[in-house]
Amino acid sequence: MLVQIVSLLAAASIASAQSSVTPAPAVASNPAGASYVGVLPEKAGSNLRGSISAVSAADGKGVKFSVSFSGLPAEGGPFMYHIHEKPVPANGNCTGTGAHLDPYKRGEVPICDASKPETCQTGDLSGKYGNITAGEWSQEYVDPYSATRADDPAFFGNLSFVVHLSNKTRIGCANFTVGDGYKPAPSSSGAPKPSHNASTPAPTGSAPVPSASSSTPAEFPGAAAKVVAGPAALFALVAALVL
Ligand SMILES: *[C@@H]1O[C@H](CO)[C@@H](O)[C@H](O)[C@H]1NC(C)=O
Ligand SMILES: *[C@@H]1O[C@H](CO)[C@@H](O)[C@H](O)[C@H]1NC(C)=O
Ligand SMILES: *[C@@H]1O[C@H](CO)[C@@H](O)[C@H](O)[C@H]1NC(C)=O
Ligand SMILES: *[C@@H]1O[C@H](CO)[C@@H](O)[C@H](O)[C@H]1NC(C)=O
Ligand SMILES: *[C@@H]1O[C@H](CO)[C@@H](O)[C@H](O)[C@H]1NC(C)=O
Ligand SMILES: *[C@@H]1O[C@H](CO)[C@@H](O)[C@H](O)[C@H]1NC(C)=O
Ligand SMILES: [Cu+2]
Repeated sequence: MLVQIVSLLAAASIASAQSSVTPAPAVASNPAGASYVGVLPEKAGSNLRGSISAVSAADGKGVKFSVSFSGLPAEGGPFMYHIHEKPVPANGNCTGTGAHLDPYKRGEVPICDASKPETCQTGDLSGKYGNITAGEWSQEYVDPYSATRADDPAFFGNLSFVVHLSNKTRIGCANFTVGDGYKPAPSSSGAPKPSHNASTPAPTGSAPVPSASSSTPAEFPGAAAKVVAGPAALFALVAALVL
């Protein structure tokens, strides 16, 4: 009996953990011309400079990123950079940006396999497109999984990016802000917005639950939460006890 309960629970939680791993969907219909830019602030004692510009891909499918960094330290590379799930606090503390943007709850496992970018955390740009491996670095690519549409779970226009040493130390971070000449549609809720009321309904369906890992400095705080037993396990437990 006990063995049965245990194996039922194990099977149920494995099934539940697997079903929680959703590949990132490609984002279509990003608004034409929607653009967001983040520029690293100059910090005393650091030569690090750089920016990420992001604009809807020409066909609305994904987002074209133009990444440019200079003045990276001589030691501590290769350097990683990611879109993080929260903006930079007003005091510039990069730890306050929380974890990576991860709307489909990849967590740490599996680690980003660049040959299967849909399985990576959406915000893990260097995991998908390569680390910064030189002191001067620029790169352009289209990420199909990022959104400039404010109603998409992969929207990053009100978030931030962070540059890391290979040991994850955060050496720079910047907010994304609305790019020059772009005016977001007034229907977006919660996004960087022109004044409007909040009557827009929340996105439906698989809208992600915001991660509650806010104050954790760890790089992948979502990982530990992955193996939580789901409703199936609870059901199995109840069924086993009743039988
Ligand atoms: C990370 O690496 C840098 C430079 O190599 C070093 O100064 C720093 O102490 C390291 N931090 C951690 C948490 O290991
Ligand atoms: C980043 O954006 C947030 C939200 O708009 C704002 O509160 C914060 O002050 C900004 N951070 C910096 C460093 O400008
Ligand atoms: C930066 O923010 C983190 C949590 O968000 C906090 O633990 C840390 O003390 C802050 N560091 C500074 C220098 O304010
Ligand atoms: C980037 O560097 C990190 C830290 O050294 C490493 O774990 C990761 O595999 C590298 N990623 C790529 C895509 O090379
Ligand atoms: C960013 O905007 C989206 C879409 O409007 C909203 O759901 C989300 O809560 C906002 N995030 C932050 C950190 O303001
Ligand atoms: C919100 O805005 C819409 C259109 O701009 C308007 O029709 C509606 O009355 C407003 N609602 C509130 C509560 O202000
Ligand atoms: Cu990061």
